[in-house]
Amino acid sequence: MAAQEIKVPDIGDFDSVEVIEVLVSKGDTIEQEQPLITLESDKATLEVPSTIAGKITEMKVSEGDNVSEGDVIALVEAADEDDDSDDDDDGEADDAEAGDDDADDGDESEDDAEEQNDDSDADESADAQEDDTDDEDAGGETIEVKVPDIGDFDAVEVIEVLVAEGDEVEEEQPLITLESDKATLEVPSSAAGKITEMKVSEGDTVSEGDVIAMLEKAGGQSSGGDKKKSSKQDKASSKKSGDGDRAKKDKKDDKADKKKSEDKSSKKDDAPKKQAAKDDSGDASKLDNVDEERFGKAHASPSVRKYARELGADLGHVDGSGRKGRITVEDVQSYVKKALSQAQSGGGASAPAGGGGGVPAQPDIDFSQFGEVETVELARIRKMSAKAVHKNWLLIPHVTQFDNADITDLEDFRQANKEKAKAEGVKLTPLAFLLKASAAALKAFPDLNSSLTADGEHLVHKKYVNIAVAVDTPNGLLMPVVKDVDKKGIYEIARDLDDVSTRAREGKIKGDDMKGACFSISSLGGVGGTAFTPIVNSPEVGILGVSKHSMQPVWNGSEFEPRLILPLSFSYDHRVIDGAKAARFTGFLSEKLSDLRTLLL
Ligand code: CAO
Repeated sequence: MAAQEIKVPDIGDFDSVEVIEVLVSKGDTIEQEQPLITLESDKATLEVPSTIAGKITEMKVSEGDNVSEGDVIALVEAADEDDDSDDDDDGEADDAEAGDDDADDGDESEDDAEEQNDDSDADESADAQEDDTDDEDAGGETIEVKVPDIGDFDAVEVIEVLVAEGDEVEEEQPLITLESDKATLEVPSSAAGKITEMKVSEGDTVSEGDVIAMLEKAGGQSSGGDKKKSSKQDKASSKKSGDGDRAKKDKKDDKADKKKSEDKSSKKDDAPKKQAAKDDSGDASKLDNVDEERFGKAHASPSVRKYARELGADLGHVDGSGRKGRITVEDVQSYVKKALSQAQSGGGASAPAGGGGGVPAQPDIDFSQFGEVETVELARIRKMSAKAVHKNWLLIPHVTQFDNADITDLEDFRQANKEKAKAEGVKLTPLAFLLKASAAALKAFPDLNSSLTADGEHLVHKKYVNIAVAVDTPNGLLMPVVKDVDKKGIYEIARDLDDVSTRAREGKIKGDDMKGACFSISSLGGVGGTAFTPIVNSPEVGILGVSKHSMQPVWNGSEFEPRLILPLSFSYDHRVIDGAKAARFTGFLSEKLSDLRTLLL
């Protein structure tokens, strides 16, 4: 069937209203009443929902566009033609198809609305409200804030009251949210000041001209008799003033987003408008753990959406307690509270704030109360590795097996060949031998050269042996990978090791050099210490920690003999490896390191 046009309904005395948010895109399957776009004028923020369920075949508007009544928002292929014709709301679906007389076939209230909303009424109403503002620009006076001309809506339900008596409000701060079959609409305050009385409550129905609240105007309003003409400019300058309240912040964010969109589309003149909209929706996806598609489908007013975005709450997960399951501010708050308390009790893994992974957030302590402090920002690499080790520490049940390797003969061999190697440009350190011995051990214990699948039910055995090496750099720890260690000789391994560790220290390492490891080695031998417990790098299952070798007396059956002993600390994922296998693995490694000849076998 032919796609139906979804149009901007009669939105009262709003003309050329800006699209501030496009909530769906081409190909999306949408439900009836699912919001498609958010419009914003001086008078209200308004969401326009789809009149039918179906699939979007084309979006006709982008963020930053201006639209008026009757403009086509999108083309939608109805989900089921028969359903539409049987549906109570078929008048609306037909309206969308006919495209020009939304109210004609609607229900009674829509007919009433149409009767009331001829142009002259609209103008009068608009003037009435502006007049209220204009007449009483001087501070301290009390004005009535009224429902503006809201098009062919009459007796519209107040679904949310966003302020209370005594609240200080900014100009344009939303006061109430109205919802009809055609749109969800926020009515903002026409001036800054203090609410002295609320005239409406949730569940009330209101029409154009009804008084929402009494407001005692704040002093020092900027506009004079020209206010009507300059209201947009006033709005723009008030945005620049830097006031920190939520409403203003939202406006600034919108403006910044819009500017970004404009910049993008001006840079790519030939790019279709749609691309700009898509890029901007990508902007919104900066939020942690938010599924934009679900977020877009959630039944919530614009202010609730913005509030949820500020808190990083995914509206797709929030249960709505309002009419028809609409999500309220309180619903968002209780969702966030619940997630936080789960995180603190270790029960939740999806906290939108806090430490994540069920970890309580670190308390924000003012250490200067105890003495002088200096705060420095962590280097970028340290920030990244901090996240990685934290995740791995939480994800993997670690056990560390300690062992020793007698490397007396190995070290004799290394010292004997060090200068020769150097002449060939090779720095022969103990680590090259450790890499070679580890590759042999990984071949002998394939479960160590594996990764657990995401469902935790299979092991992926790798037929290649790539080993990552921890490199201490001025900016933090990096883990470049020495590839195919099992296929290389000691010199080649030593060369590769020198190459990646030098590049890592010099900040020249590339992303690809740090991918594809099967196992890791962290050597602190050149630094010191006797043992430590390295953290496994998921999805690897083991990491070998190496500490400083030392000469120790070893009983050879008849006497104590001085031997060079290398401490090994092998951490492993206990989901994959049990203790006995870990002990056999380090025993095997120790044997290879103690007698280099066995590496040849
Ligand atoms: N015991 C005693 N001495 C050791 C040793 C050990 N286990 N391992 C190396 N050494 C010696 C070397 O033999 C070398 O001395 P010589 O020049 O006399 O031969 C000296 O220490 C320095 O070696 P190196 O550090 O230049 O080379 P390497 O191959 O041993 O190590 C690298 C390379 C990149 C691993 C190392 O420089 C490094 O960055 N180590 C730190 C790793 C780290 O921070 N791990 C912790 C991670 S968890 O936070």
